[in-house]
Amino acid sequence: MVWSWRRGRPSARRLGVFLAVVFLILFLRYRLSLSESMYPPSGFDWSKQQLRYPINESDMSRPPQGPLQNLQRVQYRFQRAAFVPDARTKSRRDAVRDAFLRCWKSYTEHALPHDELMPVSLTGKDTFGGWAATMVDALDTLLIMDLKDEFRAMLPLVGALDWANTPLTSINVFETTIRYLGGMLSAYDLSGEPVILQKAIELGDLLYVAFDTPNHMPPFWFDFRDAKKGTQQAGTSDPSASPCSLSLEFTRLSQLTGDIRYFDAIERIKHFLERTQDTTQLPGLWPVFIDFAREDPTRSADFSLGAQADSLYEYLPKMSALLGGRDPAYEKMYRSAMAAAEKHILFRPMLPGGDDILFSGNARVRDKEAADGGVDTIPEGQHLGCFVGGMFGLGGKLFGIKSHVETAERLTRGCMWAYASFPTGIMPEVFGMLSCPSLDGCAWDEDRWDSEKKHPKGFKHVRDPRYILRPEAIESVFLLYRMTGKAEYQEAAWRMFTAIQDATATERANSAIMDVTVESSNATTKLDSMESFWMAETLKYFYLIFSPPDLVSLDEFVFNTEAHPFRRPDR
Ligand code: DMJ
Repeated sequence: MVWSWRRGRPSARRLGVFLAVVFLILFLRYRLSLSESMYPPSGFDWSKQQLRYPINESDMSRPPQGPLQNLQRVQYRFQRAAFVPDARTKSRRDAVRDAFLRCWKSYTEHALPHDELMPVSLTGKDTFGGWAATMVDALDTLLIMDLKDEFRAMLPLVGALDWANTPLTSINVFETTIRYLGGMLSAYDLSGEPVILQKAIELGDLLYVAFDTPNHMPPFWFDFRDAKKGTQQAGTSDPSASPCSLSLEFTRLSQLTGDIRYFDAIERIKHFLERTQDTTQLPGLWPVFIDFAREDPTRSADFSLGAQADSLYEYLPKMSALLGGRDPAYEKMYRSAMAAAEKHILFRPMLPGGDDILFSGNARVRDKEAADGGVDTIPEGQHLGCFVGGMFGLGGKLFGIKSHVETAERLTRGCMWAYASFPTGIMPEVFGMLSCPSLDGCAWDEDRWDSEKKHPKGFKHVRDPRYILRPEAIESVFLLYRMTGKAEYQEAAWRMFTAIQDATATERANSAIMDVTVESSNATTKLDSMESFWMAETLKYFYLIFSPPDLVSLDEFVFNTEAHPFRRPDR
């Protein structure tokens, strides 16, 4: 009889699994040590830093173990044909890849090792510590676009990164985490290149020291001198997204290294969120700015899912995905946050055609005792707020909430509509709208619209008319395409891509523009700025929407807020 592995005796099988795991760990350690001997470590080893407020290992939380819990399928069950894109879809994908390559070439020729390319003057500038932010942020895009040679050419530069070498005296904890750490963890997940993990660990050790404050809440700025002296404090009015969306990156780092310190650090922030969610002026939501030093979110009356607060909410369903549903706290927080958001933050614009679309606005608590409830919804949209559609979609899919997927579609169509409303085909950074009293809609009232201002019907103002190459609209369009399989999202993506190319392309790259409300794409003024998220996020989502749906499947990966896919636990 042929002895089969599957039919082997349980004890032999267990021994086999044990040996395979031991072998894998030894092999990974060996590869990591090889890489350490090839590439020098950073000039300062933060893992050796004496902490002022150390935590005993026995008091630390570990990532939850055990069987995966019941999260539902995220991606639509695509027909076979979708996996073999037709000529038109392929040519669209090639056009996106060409746009990426053009920018990549200019960045590597004119700006590397600086953080960003200035796309008009063709020089480099440092905005995030001078560790080649655009390069690190785009490593996984290179892999996804199958640009293997370009990716391999970057490995020595990744190996030479020295986190101790920066002209800055302090760095932004949030941006450093989502762009650099997130970028490297994802590139490691996709490539298995040990040098990338080595550098991610060095950076993770630096960022871990940010939590060395009296209450273990990190400050907004990581000041090197304060950190070394042990005098850091959490902020008294910091953007809520900053400490509250480090969780995916720190969790993934713990999962990849087995070092529980990183997870423990963000688990403390989760406990803060759980403890305070119903204590704020708008229970269910946390204000945009929070006193983290006193752990007091009750003082501010301003709420939003947009700028400064965004990824706090985005990471609730995403953490559930990354933990394989093994921590129910994230789903619980997501459900009550979204219930409050549906009531107070989302709004439906008043439009002549009565389009069934939604936007994410802001809310201000005026007077809780007032007869009308005392909460004002402020119908102001932001490009940054366009991620909300994708978030409702992901939560709706993972947790089986059908109405959230419907809301996700209405929100995403809102951003698509706003793109199409302006002559350049692009949505502005911040704009005000005329809104309906409820999400069910209302009749158009011409008298409420100020025709003098010459804004498209439905708009009240365009407070910030820039487009700075942001990703949030295409992010939701891509996610909804993968969740529903509807071709209309690919069509909208193509219109958005061509509009962005027409209005932002410079001779050698792409640039942020001053005003999307000008009469045509040719009339736009370039701002000589190309943030790293253009190649890390915007172009990646455009590429993926025209790619076969198994390329970075949403059932295998979860994206961090900078569009870096992290591998989800596998059954
Ligand atoms: C990115 O750095 C991230 O998506 C962040 O969460 C929000 N802002 C930018 C892109 O607009």
